[in-house]
Amino acid sequence: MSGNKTFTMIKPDAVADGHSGAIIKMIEEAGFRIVSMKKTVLTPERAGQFYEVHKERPFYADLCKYMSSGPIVPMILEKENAVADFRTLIGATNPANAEEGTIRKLYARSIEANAIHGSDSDENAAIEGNFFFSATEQF
Ligand code: RTP
Ligand code: MG
Repeated sequence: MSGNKTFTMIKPDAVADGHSGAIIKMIEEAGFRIVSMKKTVLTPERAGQFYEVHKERPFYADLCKYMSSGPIVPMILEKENAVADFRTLIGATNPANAEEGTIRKLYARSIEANAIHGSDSDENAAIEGNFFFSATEQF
């Protein structure tokens, strides 16, 4: 994976609330091409690995528990300026601070159960995409 790609997951709250389809529609209408997609569940251990960078943060244990509480929909997405444009589309971490019309403003429950993830750099997008998808699942 390289170049104009980002990685996202629809988080357990938004999947459970039945918003997967609406969120995927927003993503495609914003000009992102779906490179890879599946529905899966993280064990607490794998959630811990994914969020390793946050392991010293006070919310880490709760986050790992929440992210393994139900199915998620991970995706690799492609578009020019993918990482930054996708973070604009999803809005601020805390939905209370998210812009109107963003995915988190529309669908998040709380600062933790905030509907969707978006990679924060090209480097992390590649690492995170490869965490979920093998080379033959990226096209
Ligand atoms: P993400 O990585 O999921 O796209 O979110 P982000 O960059 O906007 O936020 P980040 O700081 O990377 O935090 C990762 C996720 O941890 C949960 N969180 N909980 N309880 C809290 O204060 C708190 N702060 C963050 C959220 O699920 C956040 O998306
Ligand atoms: Mg982050």
